[in-house]
Amino acid sequence: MLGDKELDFDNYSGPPTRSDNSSPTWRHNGVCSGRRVKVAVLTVAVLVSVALIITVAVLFFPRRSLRLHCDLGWELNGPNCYYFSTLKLSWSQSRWQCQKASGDLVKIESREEQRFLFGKVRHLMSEDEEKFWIGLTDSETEGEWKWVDGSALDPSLSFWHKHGNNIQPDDWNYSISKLFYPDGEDCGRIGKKADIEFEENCWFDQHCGTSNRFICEKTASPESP
Ligand SMILES: [Ca+2]
Ligand SMILES: [Ca+2]
Repeated sequence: MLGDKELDFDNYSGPPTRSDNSSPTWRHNGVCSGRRVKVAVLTVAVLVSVALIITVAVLFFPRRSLRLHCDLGWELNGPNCYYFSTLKLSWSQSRWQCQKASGDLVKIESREEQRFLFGKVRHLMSEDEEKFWIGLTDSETEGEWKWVDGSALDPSLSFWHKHGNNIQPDDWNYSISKLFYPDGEDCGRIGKKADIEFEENCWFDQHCGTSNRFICEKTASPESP
């Protein structure tokens, strides 16, 4: 005896089949699963389409290049602007002039930048001593060269002049006019030697108080549309 649920073996026609639509439980689950699959397929299709559109746009549509510009009197190279002074000042005064123009004395960070600057200054110089201050100094600790932003000079990216017995930096404590500078030479400048026209290694240390031309650098501004 199984009470109300007593099995009726005489009328049993076997378990329900997939075609037996009389089973409400099976139909309910089947409809839900089908919808979920459709939603998932649709979502994947939308995502793939969006990814394809973005890929095509990036690959085939020309990107608007960001145009940069420099103030009057400054020259653009890469992302930076450079100013080559005609005025001659001490290293500190030169730096102050650069800072007043929202820049600083130049920091040389690549061989390409060194080539650009050397290419410029060798044409701007009219005499051997008309070199330009750069943003390099060892005034804090002798021999420890630092850029104006406080970073240490990378020896693999230094371009000190080395020719015969003239090996820079030499911290020489006499100037060309035979004046004695007890502190030696603690500021860097760039320029060519008159007799060595194409020497890319063209940095020299010099007494910071002497008057030299200078190179300022600042980040270029995006051109207004
Ligand atoms: Ca020095
Ligand atoms: Ca020197």
